Amino acid sequence: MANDASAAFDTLSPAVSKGSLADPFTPPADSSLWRKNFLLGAATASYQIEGAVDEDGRLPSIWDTFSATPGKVLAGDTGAVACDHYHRWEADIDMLASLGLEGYRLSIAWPRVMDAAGRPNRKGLDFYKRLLNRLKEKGITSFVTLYHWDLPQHLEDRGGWLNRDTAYRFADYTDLMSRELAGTVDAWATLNEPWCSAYLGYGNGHHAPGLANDRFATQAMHHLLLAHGLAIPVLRGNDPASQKGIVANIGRGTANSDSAADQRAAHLFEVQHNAWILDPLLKGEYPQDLFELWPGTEPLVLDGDMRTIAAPLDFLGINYYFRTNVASDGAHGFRDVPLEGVERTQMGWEVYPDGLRDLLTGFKKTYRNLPPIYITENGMASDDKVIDGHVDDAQRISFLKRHLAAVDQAIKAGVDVRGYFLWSLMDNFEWAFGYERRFGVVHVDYSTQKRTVKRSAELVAKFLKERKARV
Ligand code: IFM
Repeated sequence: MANDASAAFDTLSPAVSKGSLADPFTPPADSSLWRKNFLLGAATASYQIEGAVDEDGRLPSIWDTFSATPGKVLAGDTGAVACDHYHRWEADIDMLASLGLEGYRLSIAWPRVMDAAGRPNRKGLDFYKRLLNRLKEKGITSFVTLYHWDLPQHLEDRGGWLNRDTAYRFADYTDLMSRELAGTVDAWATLNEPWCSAYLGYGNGHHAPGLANDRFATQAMHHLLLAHGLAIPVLRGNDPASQKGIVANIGRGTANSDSAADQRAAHLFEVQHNAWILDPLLKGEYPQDLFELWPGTEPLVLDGDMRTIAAPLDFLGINYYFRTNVASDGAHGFRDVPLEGVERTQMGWEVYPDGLRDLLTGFKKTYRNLPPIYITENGMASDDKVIDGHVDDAQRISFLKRHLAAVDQAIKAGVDVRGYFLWSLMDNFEWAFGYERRFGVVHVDYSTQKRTVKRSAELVAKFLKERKARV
């Protein structure tokens, strides 16, 4: 397989190392980012990059089913080939290393490593073993997410996350993975963004499996969080030296006016996006305001569940992208009031770095036991084009600089943030938006699979090189 990625980097790196590129990225001298122990890496997820959905015994996932359903994904795109990372992983890891990135956050495809009877699939397991060993050889810190949305379809056929049994199947899967991979993983995250799995998957149907009912969303969330809580002691038993945590996406909601109703609406927005997940994890209870927003949707909770869910964490992964401006909907809830004249990304999401700082400092006040934090995703989509072999993603460079400055402000305000992962290492399958939205710091030409390092990645590499050289 041609190593296009490294070749692209080799072509561009002299300009970077000679300092002949203007540098709108490098953080100011007093930024916490200059600390060598502040981990700077990049993230991906299995279904978004791997492809090879029918290979080596991989079973179908809910995303194979969903994306094959007409009308569910833009342009009918699917993850069948994606970035072909299953075959190109070595070149992709070389590319990651050549950029000087110190951490890599990846996820494991549950349907690739376990059959329907719960037995290991050796070929699938070997793929991740090879990959993790290579990261170790290269000195790259690995953050492994066990569940980034690709639920085996056979479990969905039995109710998916609406079925409590799925939480126990997740604990079995966690047991297998942590016995097989112990010693090769630096940090385990049980789930990626349970809000998306529960709300987009079962509450409004925008994601797989495509169900739409608020009551389903709260019950699916409970089972997801239970799965997480059951998995944490399993990880502790099988792989004691690693860090254990979970990754949550968080949303900033601001009020459209000073009126009490709009202020309350903004509060409810953040309850629905943040407290719904963080309160059970960090306080062992659901926020009662959630059920003001969605009356009558209390999930079935069995004795001991909340204690299980609130198992102590070594770290909390935070994914942040944008804010939402809201007003009261005149009843129990909120409605979006998009602001005019603000900067937006290709997703239409507002660029609002202060939201990240404000949420982090707010969590520190709300949760007395807030664990150390890693920003496990942050980044933006833009309609990037390769011109004369280069991708000038100026908006992304500015976006990253401003969000990293917000992280620095949070650290200076006393929040223990230990690292930051760019979303994403490379352009990939952006779920219901298919391949049109490009989040990578590396461009992927899907017709040739050629990787081209974007200017943002060059500048991150330049910074990391300078930081490394510092005494
Ligand atoms: O691509 C996704 C990722 O899988 C989860 N967090 C948000 C990203 C951008 O939408």
